[in-house]
Amino acid sequence: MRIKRVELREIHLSLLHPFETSYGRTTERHIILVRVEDADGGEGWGECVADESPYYSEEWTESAWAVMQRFLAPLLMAAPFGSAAAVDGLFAHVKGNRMAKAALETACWDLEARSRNVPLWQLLGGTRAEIASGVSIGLQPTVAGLLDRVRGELASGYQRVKIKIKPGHDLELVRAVRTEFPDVPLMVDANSAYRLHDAPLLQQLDEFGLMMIEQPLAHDDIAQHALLQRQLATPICLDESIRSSDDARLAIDLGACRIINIKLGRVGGHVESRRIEQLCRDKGIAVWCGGMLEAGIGRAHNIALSTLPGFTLPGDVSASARYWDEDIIDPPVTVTSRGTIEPPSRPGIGFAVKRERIEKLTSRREVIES
Ligand code: OSB
Ligand code: MG
Repeated sequence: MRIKRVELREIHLSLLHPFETSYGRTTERHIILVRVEDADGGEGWGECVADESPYYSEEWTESAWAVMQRFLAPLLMAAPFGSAAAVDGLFAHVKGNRMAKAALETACWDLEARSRNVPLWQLLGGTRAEIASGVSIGLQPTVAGLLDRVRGELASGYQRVKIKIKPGHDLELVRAVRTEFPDVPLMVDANSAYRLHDAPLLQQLDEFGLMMIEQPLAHDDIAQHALLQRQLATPICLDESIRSSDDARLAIDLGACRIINIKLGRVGGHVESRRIEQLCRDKGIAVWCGGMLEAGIGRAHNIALSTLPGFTLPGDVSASARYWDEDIIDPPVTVTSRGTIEPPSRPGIGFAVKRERIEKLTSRREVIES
């Protein structure tokens, strides 16, 4: 594989519903799209999941743009390499910046799958004919509003519901949802909003039969999650804290979690995601695919990843129509009435990239050539 050209663009896309977590509220996404081109004119697309601010992790739109433009794109074009599986290695001496790395790495995977004329999910080793889909519902202005949202998503067929919580907005929300929906597969995500001394409060969640509590403690802490997990019946699922397969191994060995959420951007791409999936399969730990309010290209990569055998739990990969009035891919991602997504049969990510729509949404563009 020889990459001759890397095109970065930033697009602005308004969410249909503002998305609120314990750390903030998003109404419009600023997304970096990556297009890589090889010597034969073949192309591949990736999407950077970095947020508009460094609140979920250190990375954000500007830092990702700068590191891709200045360091990663030149590394990608410096010399030919064997396959997309090697990109991870090319970037190894650049510390961190995994969302930026993943955007380029996943684009190379799309390019490779297109040039081999196979769907990306098959090239990755996926085995599922359909993936199980859940939803992540942000903090809502009122409890009644939250219940309306849960009702609507369940009516659409989604297989599990995740609600966001934060201190002062936790037990009450879970109790309200559980009262109306006693049997629904339900989980909560705190996005690092609690401290170990909140353990007595978090223990009160045990009575609600939650599938898991996601990332209750600090984003960069594994040890304290191990101390907390010993005090909870509810499984802890780590999101922010797992940035690599080494992190996953440590977390599992310490008993810091019983479930792991894999996000392509957070761990640096398809290769590292597969390593975590394999490790978890070996250790009997269930994984699922997280979401970062992706537009269609990122969503398509999430679908491909979710077809790997270890992804046994419903993920946060849901229909395009939950986020956008019009997606940047065609067709948009849809969910069956059984709450599943069928991976596409066309080559690469398997969805057509809507070039004209992207052009209209673009606020800046830069081409880096070898
Ligand atoms: O913690 O999983 C998270 C969105 C942005 C940043 C972090 C998270 C989320 C979600 C939404 O929960 C998942 C989605 O619908 O894409
Ligand atoms: Mg999360």
